[in-house]
Amino acid sequence: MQLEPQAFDRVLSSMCTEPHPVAREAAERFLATNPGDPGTYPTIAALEDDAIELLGEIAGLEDPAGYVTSGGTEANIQAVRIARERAETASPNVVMSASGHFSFQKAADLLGIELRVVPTDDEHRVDLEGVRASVDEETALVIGVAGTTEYGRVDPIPELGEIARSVDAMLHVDAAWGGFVLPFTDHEWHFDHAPVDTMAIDPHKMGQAAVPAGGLLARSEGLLDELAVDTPYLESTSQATLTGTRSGAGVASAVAAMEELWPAGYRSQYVRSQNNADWLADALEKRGYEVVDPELPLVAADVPTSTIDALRAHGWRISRTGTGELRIVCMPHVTRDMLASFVGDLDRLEVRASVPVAGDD
Ligand code: 0PR
Repeated sequence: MQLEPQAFDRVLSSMCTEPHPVAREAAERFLATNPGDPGTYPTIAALEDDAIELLGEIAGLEDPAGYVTSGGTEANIQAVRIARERAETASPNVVMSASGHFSFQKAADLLGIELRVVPTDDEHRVDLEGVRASVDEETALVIGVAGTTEYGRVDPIPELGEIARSVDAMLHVDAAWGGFVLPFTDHEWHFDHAPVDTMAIDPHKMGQAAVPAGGLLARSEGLLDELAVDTPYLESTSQATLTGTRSGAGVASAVAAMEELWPAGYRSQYVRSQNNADWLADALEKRGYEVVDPELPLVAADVPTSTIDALRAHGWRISRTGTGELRIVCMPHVTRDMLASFVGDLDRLEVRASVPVAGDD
């Protein structure tokens, strides 16, 4: 029996989405290519240059360096690795906010680097005083998140840049999820807004490309060179990626999606997603829930665990923040009808939870 993947019609928890049709088609076409071996697969290698050029345009960077990663995790690990290579101390540390993604924990473990985690403020952004107090001359990297996983918040990137520079540390921005919506907001988050050295920005999230298509951008080729190892038996001479063989599907898909959607398509998608998030936040507030204002298209609300469990049992794919709030990501596949149907189920299940059922004690 041939199994089918899940439908997207009840998926409210994912940061991935249905690839755009042109992205899906390009992924299929380039499925059997490996940009890890550019001497053998030159077409996909050239497409990867296009991908980085387009990502640079989105992230305010002329002459960008970088490559298409397996996802935000790889981009974040590699950014920490660059900073470790650049550090002039034997025991470097990295400073980030408690809202940083757990991939940095993996990076710290792998690279043997100390991760200093600074609490967030009442608005779920990094506390700048905490960052100032945590950095020292052994700080190799300060990390800012532009679109946090749990609340869609944007850390004050220019201020983090100043702090990083004050101790000669590098600045990495994790815009893995936010990078394709932030260009249409007033936030200061990219290479042209602050002294950003490296960035994670993932086409396979809001960029509507097929998985796997993450992005690592670096301000200069020299930073990427910190990652390069010699590749004696390949026609190319060195490799900066963490993985060896890589899927050309992600690369081709990312280029197809960006050529199709940047900027007008992404702009209208952002507007649609943000309107949906605002609508949902309003609907939840009217029902008496405490809602975290959706600064980007991501809604968190203090819906009780029993209700979240009932909705999940009802087929809704929803998730929780670290502190247990309901978390809904308004990705491109999330429509107003879906959200209305979700709120309808929430009403029914809440009523059922509060009205004693005959026969129950
Ligand atoms: N940085 C940020 C800000 C992220 O939100 C994520 C993923 C990453 C980095 C890591 O990216 P990759 O997962 O591409 O390596 N945030 C979600 C998470 O880990 C990813 C996700 C995606 C979750 C799809 C669920 C899902 O269905 O929670």
